[in-house]
This record gives sequence, structure tokens and C-alpha cells, in this order.
Amino acid sequence: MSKHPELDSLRAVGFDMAQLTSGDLLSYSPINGAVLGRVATTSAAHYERAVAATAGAFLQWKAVPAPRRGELVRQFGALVRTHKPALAHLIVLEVGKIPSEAAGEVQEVIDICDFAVGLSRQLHGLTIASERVRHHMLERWHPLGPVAIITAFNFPMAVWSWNAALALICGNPVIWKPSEKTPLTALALAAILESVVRDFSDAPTGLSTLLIGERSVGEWLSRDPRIALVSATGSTRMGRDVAAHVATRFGRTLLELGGNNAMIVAPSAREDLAVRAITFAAAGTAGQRCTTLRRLYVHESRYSVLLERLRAAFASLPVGNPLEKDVLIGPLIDQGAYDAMQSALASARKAGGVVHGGERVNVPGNESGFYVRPALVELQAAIAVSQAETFAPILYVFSYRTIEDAIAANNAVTQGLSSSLMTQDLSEAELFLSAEGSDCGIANINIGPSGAEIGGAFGGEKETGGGRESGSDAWKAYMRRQTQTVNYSAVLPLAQGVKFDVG
Ligand code: UN1
Repeated sequence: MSKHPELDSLRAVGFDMAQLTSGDLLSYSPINGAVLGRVATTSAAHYERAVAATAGAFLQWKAVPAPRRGELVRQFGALVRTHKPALAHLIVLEVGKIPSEAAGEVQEVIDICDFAVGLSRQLHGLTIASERVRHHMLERWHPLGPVAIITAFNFPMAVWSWNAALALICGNPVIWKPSEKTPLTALALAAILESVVRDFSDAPTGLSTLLIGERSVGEWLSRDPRIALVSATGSTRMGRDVAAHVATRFGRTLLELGGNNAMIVAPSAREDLAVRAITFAAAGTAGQRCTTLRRLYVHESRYSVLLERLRAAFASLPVGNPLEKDVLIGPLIDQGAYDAMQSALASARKAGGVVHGGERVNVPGNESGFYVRPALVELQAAIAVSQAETFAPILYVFSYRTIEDAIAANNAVTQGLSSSLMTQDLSEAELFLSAEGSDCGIANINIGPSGAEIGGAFGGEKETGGGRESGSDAWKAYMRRQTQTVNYSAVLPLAQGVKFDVG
């Protein structure tokens, strides 16, 4: 009997957790610290073989018509639908998300596949008027080359799929280096894609590769001139290293790094909406989304009432084992996350902040898990820890007087991922969304900063890295642009009226 019968369906695609009993990398469940599996990490020799195969796969895959490439992604998405409950369960086990959020993450995978299938018939270029007689100009998009995808533990499936679904329909093979904290979710999802690739007549071997390993694997990929694009999600520190290595070889990067997302609650904000939006965005996913709400600016006229309601809401949040009914806040990923949270709270206290919550919560039977009560920290002004991203549920709360001050505070951090404003005032909303408003990649009105849909481009400015993944025209990052000029006349006029007559 399997210990997790919910996962049994995945055996059909070759994923069997019961067989993952040897290897140098251990996967722990944050729920109770139990070892879920042991997997082997990639050696340098294996890396060499894998990247050589990927480079070979590119030569074949780029010649396959894009709608046919879309068909592969359609089949993959269909299998993910079939296995959605099992995949979500695996996310609960390996990341500690509550089932509803884990299912939502798998839904993102399905949604981006649907999006990519449609896109495979819409990789539109341009026609451009030529200044020369009987000439025409075109702009076309061609496959780029092997795409490496480095992902973080907190969205162990969705972020890979945003990149992989687009990269594949754009004609590129994909190489995935998942977080060393979540190898099993990666193995399961990669097994599904591999099962589709195996049966797909025009898919070359090496189209999809999984490389399990530590930081060194990410560094090999960043330095490897055979990798056309490195798409990396994680800390700003990691992104800085990746960007530097890739830049020295003139490769491309797509970076989705740290966020420090804010919300402004204006005088006209609907209070119930604000409380729900804040609580989900700050405390949901145990504060471990890139888009998590970390700073709250409340108009001084609303401050004391809203703070009381938030204190009550945070104090009553059900924290516990995500496999148990009605739990909304699961564990932090590991002790490192817990220590970082406690050290940020200690710094805040030292700087005069008033901390509500934030303590460890004992969950009987799961004493090795790091469960915490989400924290509210009242501050008079920004301090070092409120300017940094701590990947834990800490919400720094400030009051403000004018919307201009609040927007300036929203923008006064080095990160620029997501932002939001709760208001019923049209002028404030428009100001926030204007060029004088939020400087982030994502700006929302009357919803929190997290929980983006796949249809929009996802990513942020400044130290968030500038990359855009997922919807809109993010696909262009996975292709190379070619400007073409065709002369169908019998003469050779030169552009700009240049004369160069020979013979
Ligand atoms: C992330 O945390 O890296 O917008 C991704 C959201 C999710 C994706 C988050 N759709 O919160």
C-alpha cells in the first residue's frame, strides 16, 4: 500500500514516490519534517550529455510547425488536467500549501497551456512599408534556442509552466532546474511532459530535461553558451549572479526576483474588501509568494479601526497542518525561513515597531514543522527590514496623509513587482495607475497585489529584474526577431537615396 494513495495515478506517467529511496538530495515535507523521498542530483558528466542532447533537439524542434508544437502542449495540458488532484496533493506535501491554493497552482499550469496552444497559431510578425520601389519589409519571429528555467520552491509548478509552455510553442527545448527544496513536484510534472514527448512523433529526445541539483547547476547553465535564454525566479542575490554570468556571454535572461509589494488603503476604501484582500495577500501561502503583501499604507482617518480589524483577523486565522480541514495557513518551508522571520521581527522591535503575532504555533503531531502566526508590525517610518523582502508572513503597517505621499512610499523600495490601491475615488485610482503612480510591473485597484491571472504579463521593475513571463506578449522573450527586406524589382535602389553605381 502506498503511503499517499492520492499520488497513485501518477504511476501511469512513471512517477512513483515509493521508488525514490536512494540519492543524495532529500525532500522534506514542511508539514512535519518527514523525508518524502531521496533523489539523485545531476553530475557534471550528466549535465554535459543533457545539454548536448538539448542542443540537438533544438535543430529538430525549430523546424516543426508552430501549431504542431502547440499540439504537444495541448496534450500535456490535458494530462495535467487528468492528474490535477495528485499534482495538487504533491504540492501540499512538499511545499505545505493548503489544498485550495495547491489546486490553484496546478490550474495555472493548465491555464498557461491553453493560452500557449492558442498562441501557437498567433506568433504574429509585422509587415512594414519599404521606401524602395517593389520592396517589402517584414518582421518575423523565430525560435531562439534552448531555454533554461530556474524555479523557486514557492510555486514549484506554475512558474516552470509559464516558461515551458511558451518556450515549447516558440520552438525551443527546455531545461529545468527546480529548487532543491522541491524536487518531487518537478519530477512528477516533468514525467507528465516526458510521457507526452515519448509518444509525439515529431518531438525529439532532449526536448525536455530536468536537472536536479544545487546552486552549481544554475551556475553551469548561466555560463553555458549553448543556453540561449536563462529564465530565473528567486532572490535578487541569485538573479544578480545569473545576470552577470549570462551577460558576459551575451546570452539572454528573463528575471523574476524579489518583491516588496504594498497596498494603499484610501479614505473611501470598502473596509470588508480591504480586510479580506489584506489577509489573503499578506498571510495566505504563509507569506511565501513573490506577490505577497508586505507593506500596508492606511490613510490616517481609517488607521485605528482597520488595524483593530486586522489584528482580530490575523489572530483568528486557522494555522495548522494543511491536510486538515479549514486550515488556511500552512507551515513555512523550513527552519531557515522561520529564523529569517524571527530575526526580521526582532529588528523591527528594536527599531521601535509594535509587533502583533509572529510567534511559533505548536501544531500537535507536527512539532517539527515551522508554523507561525502571521505578524502585523506597526511602524512610524520605513526601517531596514521593511525595505527588504523577508519570505514570511510579516505585514508592516504605516499610516499616511496624502495619496501622493502614499504613492511615493509605495515606490520607495528597490523592488518593483506588485502594488495595489483600495479606493472608490476615481481620481486616486487613475493617479495610481498613471505614469505618476505605482512604479511596479503590476498595479491593481480593489484587489490585493497577489493572485495574478496568467493572461497578463507577470514580472516587475528595478531589482525585481525587469522580466515578463506568462501572458500578453511575454512569448517574444523566447524568440528572436528578424527584420527582412525583399526586393522583387529588376533594379537595385539603395535606401536613403544613396548612389553607388558600378560598371
Ligand atoms: C510567485 O510567487 O513566484 O500572482 C508567483 C500570484 C501567482 C503567482 C506567484 N499567480 O500570486
